[in-house]
Amino acid sequence: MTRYFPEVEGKIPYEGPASRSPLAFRWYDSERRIRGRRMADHLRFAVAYWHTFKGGGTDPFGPDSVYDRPWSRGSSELEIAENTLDAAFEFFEKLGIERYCFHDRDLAPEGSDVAVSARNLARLVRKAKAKQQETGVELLWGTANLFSHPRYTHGAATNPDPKVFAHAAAQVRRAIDATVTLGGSGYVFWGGREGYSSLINTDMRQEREQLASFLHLAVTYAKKRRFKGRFFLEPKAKEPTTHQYDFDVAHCLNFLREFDLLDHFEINVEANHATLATHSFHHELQAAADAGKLGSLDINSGIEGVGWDTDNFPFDLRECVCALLVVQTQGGLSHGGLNFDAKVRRGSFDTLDLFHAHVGAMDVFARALLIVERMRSDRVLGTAGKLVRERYAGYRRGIGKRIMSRNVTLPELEEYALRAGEPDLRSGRQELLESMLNDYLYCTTIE
Ligand code: XUL
Ligand code: CO
Repeated sequence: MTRYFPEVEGKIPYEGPASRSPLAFRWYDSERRIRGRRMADHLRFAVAYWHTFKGGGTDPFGPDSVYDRPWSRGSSELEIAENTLDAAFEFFEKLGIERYCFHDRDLAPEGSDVAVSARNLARLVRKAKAKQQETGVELLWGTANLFSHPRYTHGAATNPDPKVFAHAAAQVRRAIDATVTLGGSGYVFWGGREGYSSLINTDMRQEREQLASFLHLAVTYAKKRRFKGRFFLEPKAKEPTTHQYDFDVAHCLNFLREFDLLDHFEINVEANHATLATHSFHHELQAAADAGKLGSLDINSGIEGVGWDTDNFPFDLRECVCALLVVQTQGGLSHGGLNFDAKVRRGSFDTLDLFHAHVGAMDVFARALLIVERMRSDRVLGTAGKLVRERYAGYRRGIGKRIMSRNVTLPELEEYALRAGEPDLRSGRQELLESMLNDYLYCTTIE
């Protein structure tokens, strides 16, 4: 089992909050039961294949890889792909993580034509299936990379050239096949270059309709393949295009509704993409959950004010608590999970850094889960909390109830306002609630 990560001897153990070992979990205890479910089943963590095994620490000023990964050496692209898969499963087992996510081109190289590409993918999928059976690791979701190849420069489904559309369709077909074969519980569409660089040369209305046709074709094909999972649409406001059509959760919901796709999709909300849309992660998650469409999460973190996707690992306890507050209040994630769409920094080039990043980030989410569960049982915060429920209590009786059931007219409300007189102003108690949240983060004993 030790080939690529000799610095980690066996599986990372759970040692509890007092541990000072850098290669042990303090909070993530996969088997711990919380309301009858394993902690691992609440969190459903997944490793992002692209960042963790394919990332090179590159940036626009340093396009050459600075990571010298032993699995990236080999005599052919296919041999490298097979080595990478071996490294990935060694990593999953040592980390004790139960799921992963990939793009087709992360797993297998692009071939000289569509048929060779499909054969390459099928070969790696066979190997991945054997590895999954051997280790019990599962596929959370699959997707297709419709943005790296030069043919996708002007978009994939939204490209002005239908030949490009056809190439993208071929890729999605095979990526859905791969996801079905590997038992993935989700399939993600992130609109890589589906957007515009300038409206001067773009027919936005045409492009959005093309995108809708593309998604309908995928839904039809997945039904035929008896895909039992869920389709997730992943919003992103900008980058690489100036304006991405899947701008934020509200845009995505409107798009799905407009083109009659809403029944077939849920949303995959990414933290750093929320930042790019100038929303908080909390806002985007709540917007999806309120529509009954929160399917999965890409957990990472951005740097406020920077303006592009930095995909840092998440380490901020408050952010994690707010995120899980939404997830746990909606009853968890049935088909989605928490995918680490995050990369170690350019300067963190040791393979050991991959462990530190995942261990630390799994721990902060595990700790957040325990805090959220405590807040839920104390009924203090969020929409299920006492203070929030009391704020809206007026809508559960009398005139408020009639407003909510639309069983009232404007003249009746005018008459009511006249009779009731000026309403009493009531404090929203925001500062009190902020402090209560801090108590849970820093003072309440969570073990
Ligand atoms: C890019 C991004 C993607 C998707 C999958 O910003 O988030 O990696 O998650 O295509
Ligand atoms: Co993502």
